[in-house]
Amino acid sequence: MIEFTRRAALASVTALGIAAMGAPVVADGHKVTFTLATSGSETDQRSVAMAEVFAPMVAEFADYQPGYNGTLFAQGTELEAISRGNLTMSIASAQELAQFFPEFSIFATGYVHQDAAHQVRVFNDPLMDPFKKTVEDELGVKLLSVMYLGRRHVNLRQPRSEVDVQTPADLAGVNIRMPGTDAWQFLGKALGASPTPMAFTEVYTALSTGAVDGQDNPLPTVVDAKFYEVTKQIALTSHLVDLNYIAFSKETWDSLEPDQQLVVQRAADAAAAYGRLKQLDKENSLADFIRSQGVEIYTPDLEAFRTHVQAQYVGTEASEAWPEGVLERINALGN
Ligand code: KDO
Repeated sequence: MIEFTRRAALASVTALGIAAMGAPVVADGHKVTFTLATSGSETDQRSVAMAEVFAPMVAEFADYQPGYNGTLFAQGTELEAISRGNLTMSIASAQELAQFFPEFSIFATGYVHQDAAHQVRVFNDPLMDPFKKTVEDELGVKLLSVMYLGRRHVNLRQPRSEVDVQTPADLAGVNIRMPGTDAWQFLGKALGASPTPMAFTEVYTALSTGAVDGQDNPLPTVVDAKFYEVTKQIALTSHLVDLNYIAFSKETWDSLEPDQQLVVQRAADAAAAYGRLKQLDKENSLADFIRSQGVEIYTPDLEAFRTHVQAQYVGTEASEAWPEGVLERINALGN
């Protein structure tokens, strides 16, 4: 007899739940379920913004059900899940989109976005229309709004006395965990390091055991994931002003009434704006706390990093998929 373990039971419940998620809004007055999958934690500002701002705004007709820490879908598989009708929403990266549509690598390139406001201007500019249309037409995913994750920095296990990161040359041979897609790995190499692909949920353990020498993420993530417990230094490289898109199932969108679509769009914009302010605030205030935990924080030679990283993209194979003129238009929206 096959033993019916708790694990198997949970798996079958999850499978049933997932099968129901893609179903369109029911017309009999019942609420539709908006399931969101993220590898972020419940206390990540983007998760908080979705739970505290998005969910109440859509509550009249939708029941918001988030799954944190990659529990519903593994990092990087969420877009496909939406596309297949198994998930309603995710907090998607440009790097994940670049797996389907290589032109998205332009938004995953080091030192392209200048700050949070620049990201918003780029996302709302007509230059984004063909990108959004492709994702909608070919993947069945609507990109509703842009969320701010923050400035990514190099965060190492070793103290500065062992690896003093001033220029990309100082990262030679340093094994840095980067998320597991080509665009992320390319960025790790462009920084001068030896990148290792790994899901976000594995990073704390990998740092604590020494399976990797370091990782890159913004300061709020270093605190939220407690990476300061298992690392010794942060070089403020600011190599990527990182963003995520609020990705939404087109199938579910099309099943909503026009006034409900308006509410969903407004709720996504409001959550993104709220999360952005919170994240910026954290980014500006967390360095002292991280230092108090014994992690050294310093600014390397930013010009050396910017020049080196940009040279890896512009005029190379890495930028072949970028539509003509888009980089110039992004730059023109900068400060
Ligand atoms: C990460 O894996 O390092 C990353 O920061 C990449 C982001 O795109 C985003 O997915 C994030 O993880 C997760 O939401 C966890 O914070």
